[in-house]
Order: sequence, then C-alpha cells, then structure tokens
Amino acid sequence: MFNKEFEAMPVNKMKELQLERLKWSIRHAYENNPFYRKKYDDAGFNPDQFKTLDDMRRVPFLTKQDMRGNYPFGLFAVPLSKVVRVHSSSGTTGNATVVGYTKGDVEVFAEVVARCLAAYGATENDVIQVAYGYGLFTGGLGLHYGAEKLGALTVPISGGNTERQLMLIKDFGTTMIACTPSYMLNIADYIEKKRPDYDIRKTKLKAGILGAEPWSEAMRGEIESRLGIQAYDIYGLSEVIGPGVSCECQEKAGLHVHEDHFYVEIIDPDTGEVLPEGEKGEIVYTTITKEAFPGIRYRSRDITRLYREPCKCGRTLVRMEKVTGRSDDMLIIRGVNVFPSQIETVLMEAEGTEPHYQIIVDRKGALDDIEVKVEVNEKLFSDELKVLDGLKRRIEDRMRSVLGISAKITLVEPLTIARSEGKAVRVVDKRKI
Ligand code: DLL
Repeated sequence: MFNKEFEAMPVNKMKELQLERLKWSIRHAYENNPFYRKKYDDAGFNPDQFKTLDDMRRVPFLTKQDMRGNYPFGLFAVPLSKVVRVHSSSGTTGNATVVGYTKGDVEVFAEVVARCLAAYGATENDVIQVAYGYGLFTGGLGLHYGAEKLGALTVPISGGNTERQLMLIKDFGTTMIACTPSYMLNIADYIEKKRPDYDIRKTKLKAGILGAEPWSEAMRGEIESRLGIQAYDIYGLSEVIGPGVSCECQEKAGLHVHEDHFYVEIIDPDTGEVLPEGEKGEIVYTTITKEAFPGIRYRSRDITRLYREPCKCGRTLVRMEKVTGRSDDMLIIRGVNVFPSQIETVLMEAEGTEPHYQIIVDRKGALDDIEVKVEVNEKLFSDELKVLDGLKRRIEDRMRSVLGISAKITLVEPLTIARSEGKAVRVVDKRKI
C-alpha cells in the first residue's frame, strides 16, 4: 500500500477522521464562498448544526447547474492567488465546469493517484505511459503527477497516435499504460489490422489503467485476452478531484474509495433520500480536505452501490461497485428505462460482435425508435448473408427480453464506427436536436 495508515485505517477511526474533516470542509465552504453561504442561509442550514455524520442529510446538495451558474471561479473558497492550477470538464451543453487546486490540493491529487497505481502493483520500477489527454481534462496530468509521486518512470505521451504509442511501449519498456478502455481496444484493433508483425505479448506491457468512462466486465475480458494484460479500473470526476477518487486493487473486486479525502453517500436519484449501505443509487461526494474548490454533497449522477465487507488486499476503505451507468445517461424509450450498459452486455455476449457500437435514438412521428449499430468481425462479415441474418435476429430477440422493448440491430463492417482517443461516444440521441 502506498499509504497504509489511511488505506488500512480501522473503520471507526476513519469515521472519526471524516467527521472532523467534514466539519472543517463545510465551515470552510460556508465562510469563504458567497454562493455556499447564500445557499445554506436560504435553506436554513448553519454549519453549527453539523455535529454527527447523520447530520449530512440536512446539508443541501451541490449540482452541475450550480457549477455552471458560477462559471468560471464562483465556487472557489480561497483567493485566486492561492490557486495554482485549473482543470475543466467540457460538458455538452451550457458552460463548462471549472475546478481549481491549491498547492495542497495538487498534492492530495498526486497522492490518491499514486495510491491507485500502487494498488495495481506498480512501484518505482515501473514505466507508466500516460495516454490520457493532457490539458484541461484531468486524466493526463492526474495520472502524470501520481506516477511521478510513486517514483515510476512517467511517459507523458498523451492520447492518440497509436503507432507512436506502440513504438514507445517497445522502446521504453512500458509496463503499464493509462488510457480509456475504448482507446485500449482501439490499440488492440490497430495491432490486429495494421501491425500483425507487432507482438504485444513480447513487450513488457502487463497492465492497463483504464477509466474515465463506463466499461463492463465483458469488456475487461476482451481487453485482457486480446492484449495479454491485466485491466484495472480507475475512477474519478473533475468536480471531486479527477482520477483517483477510487480504484480497484489486484483483487478486481470493487473500487476502494479514498475516504480520508472523499466522503460518500448513496441516494435515491428521484427523492434525494439517503439509502442504507448496500443499496444501489446515485453516489454523492463531499470533499473533506480540498481547499480551492470544496465540493459539498455533489450529485455525481453516477449509479453504484457501496459495501464494507473486508477486501483480501487488507484495505479497509469502503468499496464501490464498478460504475456502469449514470442516471442522466438513462434513455427513456417509449416509456421504458434503458441503460447503455444493458445494451453493451447483450452485444458482448453475442458471438462474432466487436466491442464497438453506437446507439441511435430517434423519434418517428410520436414513437421513439432505437437502432444499435454494432461491428462484427471480418470473418463473419464475409460469411453468407444468412449467417449474419441469424446473428441479427438472435441479438434482437435477446435485446427484447433484456430491455423490454425492441431495438433495430444493424451489423456493420469492422472499423466503420468512429473511434475515439478519449471517451467513446456511445449514444446519439437525435430527439434532443
Ligand atoms: O473522467 C476523470 C478520470 C480521468 C477518471 C481518467 C479516470 C481516468 P470527468 O471528465 O469529469 O473526469 O468525467 C467524470 O466520467 O462522473 C463518470 O460518469 C465517468 N467515469 C470516470 N471514470 C469512470 C470509470 C474523468 N472508471 C465522469 N467507470 C464520471 C465508469 C467513469 N465511469
């Protein structure tokens, strides 16, 4: 463990620490940021009333709209002279959200990412190739400073340019690569289609540090078997800090949340009520050490579950289940709730499909229409039409029984669905345009 004192802290002691830090953080936001102060005053909440962890329920939520409404620096709680870095998440509508870091925050960011890397078994002897985008996105710099803090040899290549990624893996002896799971699959495709001479199994690459978008267990299997590496999940969001909010360990049995910096709750996304531990719902974050931009009860929209059963690795930190969807990613099609992750699971179970797909939702007259385009492998595509037809029908049947509605399945040739070097665009909802 990178920091055993906190990662293996007895649960009671951790709760005491969290309470003490929460009191500080809530007061810090209230006293040093006019937006928080007004919001809490309007809601009749005073930080003096915050005495036990149970009192969290009374603290108002922070939403993405609050962040957008305070663009760019309105949620900072320290003078700008104390802010040493900003990141921003682009957002598809409205203003981007901007997050700031003091020197202390940058230090915490590096620490939590270093812990994740150590949890995957990395040491100072590793060569970590950072293929997340560098820039305002938190992925590149986040992994970069974490890897340096660990003492690993850090390769800041950023995203894209697959040929160069392969060259550096070979020449620098890269042992771990950090990128989105969809880009990892792009690399696998690229090798198979364009560089059959490149034997990735003969390189030193042993693990992928994959996150920034939802990915299923089936996708993990695909990545591990095609590239001969271990695929580990890393999770985080800019509003809370960036990557490193939680990570898997080598057990791959849920993600350990760095609770000494982030307090987590699960709520019912419709009512906002806190759910008992173990139930699935929306995860809400409170930063308890962040100075520049305190996020108090931030509604992430990510759907997961928390559990405390001890992990074989010895960490006592609460675990969250792999995030497979967001409450705002949920598509409502003809009144039925559909998560892209359900579609992905059906596709990945079918023989001959590739993990590249796009979901297109449209409205014809009054009716919603859903089409799923999925690539099938080369061999299948060159087969007789009736083989393809059979596959299409099998997926359609399975889709109907899993989703409860019918979806049109279109099988397409390999490499026809646009690839991304960062987060994949899985859903095109034409109803909103
Ligand atoms: O994606 C931070 C990050 C960078 C995480 C690199 C991991 C690796 P944002 O751009 O603010 O930050 O997007 C945050 O992405 O609320 C989730 O919906 C989704 N997300 C991030 N990691 C995972 C993951 C970065 N491992 C949003 N599994 C979050 C599922 C993830 N979803």
